Amino acid sequence: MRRLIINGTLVDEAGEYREDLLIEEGVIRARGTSLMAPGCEVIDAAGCYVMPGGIDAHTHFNIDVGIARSCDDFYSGTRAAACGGTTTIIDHMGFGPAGCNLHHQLALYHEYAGGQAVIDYGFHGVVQHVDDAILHEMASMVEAGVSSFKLYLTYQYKLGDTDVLRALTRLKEVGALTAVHPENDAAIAERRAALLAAGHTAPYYHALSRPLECEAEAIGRMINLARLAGDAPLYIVHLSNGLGLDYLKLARRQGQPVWVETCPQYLLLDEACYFRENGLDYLLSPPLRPRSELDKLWVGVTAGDIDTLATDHCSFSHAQRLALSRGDFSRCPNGLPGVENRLPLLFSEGVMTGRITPSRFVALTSANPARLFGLWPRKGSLSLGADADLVVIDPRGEQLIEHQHLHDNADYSPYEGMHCRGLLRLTLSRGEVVAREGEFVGRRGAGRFLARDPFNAALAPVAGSSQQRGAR
Ligand code: DUC
Ligand code: ZN
Ligand code: ZN
Ligand code: ZN
Repeated sequence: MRRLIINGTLVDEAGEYREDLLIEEGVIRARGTSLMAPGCEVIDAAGCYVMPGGIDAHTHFNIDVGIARSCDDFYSGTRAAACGGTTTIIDHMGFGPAGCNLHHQLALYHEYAGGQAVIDYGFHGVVQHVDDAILHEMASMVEAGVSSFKLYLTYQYKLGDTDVLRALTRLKEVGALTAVHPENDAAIAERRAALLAAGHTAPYYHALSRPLECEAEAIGRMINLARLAGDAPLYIVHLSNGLGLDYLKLARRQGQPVWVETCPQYLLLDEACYFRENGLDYLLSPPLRPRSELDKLWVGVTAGDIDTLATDHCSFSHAQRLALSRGDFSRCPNGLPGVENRLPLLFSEGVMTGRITPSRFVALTSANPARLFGLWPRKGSLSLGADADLVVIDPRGEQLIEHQHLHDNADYSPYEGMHCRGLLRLTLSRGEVVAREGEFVGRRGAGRFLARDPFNAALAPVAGSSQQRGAR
């Protein structure tokens, strides 16, 4: 099937182009004018932007967190992603049974996603303990297309400094990028115990139990451990505060290879949400912050100090939260849904407000994750031969976020009632239309596993540049 997209404005990380785009056999075959060929299906994108489909490099579908399993699996999660303009997700695998190896989790996740995902997908490994066998296995995981791994500094399988150093050193050696969930577990445990002992169990105390210093301290520690590991490349997930960003900027000024992700919830929601009637629905870690932190993150987004926008989609329904927490924040599973809202929210609050250009939008939502996670230029670009993963956005349209119109399995949206300027008209995955005007028209199981390339620093985004690559 050949498809020709006409009359639109193509946008990639480097600029905007008044060109048509020809799709053949799922890839971008040509760009320019006068591309009409016999048997071509024409898509008229007049007045719209035609961009690389979104890459959400941080989801947790079907994750078992011990006390609960998230309510979205790889079908409902990727269906929602597709309807929100995302054409690739990279899922952070959950913890397996104590002592299990890396390939155990990979095999399990292939079972979860195979035949279910509606868009292409990859996996980040998770390091839940460190020993010689695990360090040895890392090389064959990279060969199997898993070229990034997450370490946790909090939660049940948190790693201590020795294990972090060993993991960072080995992951660099085998060509993998180390991602980290940075929070100081000891400080959190101490504060949480004191709050609970004083009878403070309401949702807001979740935020008080893990203030931004817990996160910033762990970011600083990870930066220094990565330097000690021979400048191991480091990716900070879900940044929620300005102090952590300052530490990152300092490290970069010293030439360290570090990158950082934030999420829509940290740009748009603040800790006041914990005082709402449904405050439980906003429990996640790191928690929502004071409003002043949101402004600092927006500065980072605009200035180019923040590299990627992901969702950390980890959905537990209101019903699950209520049943498990029984009035105590510390018993509530953590995480927010949002995989369908990432592009509409950033387009509205970033592009339509003039905070970022359409090209910077592409960099944050698609090109930079592709560059960091071994998918460039097949994903995240509009180059010839790239997968025809595309999103068509109409800046003249509007969208009201209401959970009843979303496609995940949660029973609420943290963004309920928000107006987004800009309307997603179409999402294409390898040339096939998978969502049209917010409705899913794709197919269960159409998504393919992406064996990602090893980490390549030469392809990584140029940090701190609000302009395009090479501008610094
Ligand atoms: N934080 C969450 O809130 N949920 C999933 C995992 C995480 O780090
Ligand atoms: Zn995390
Ligand atoms: Zn996460
Ligand atoms: Zn729903």
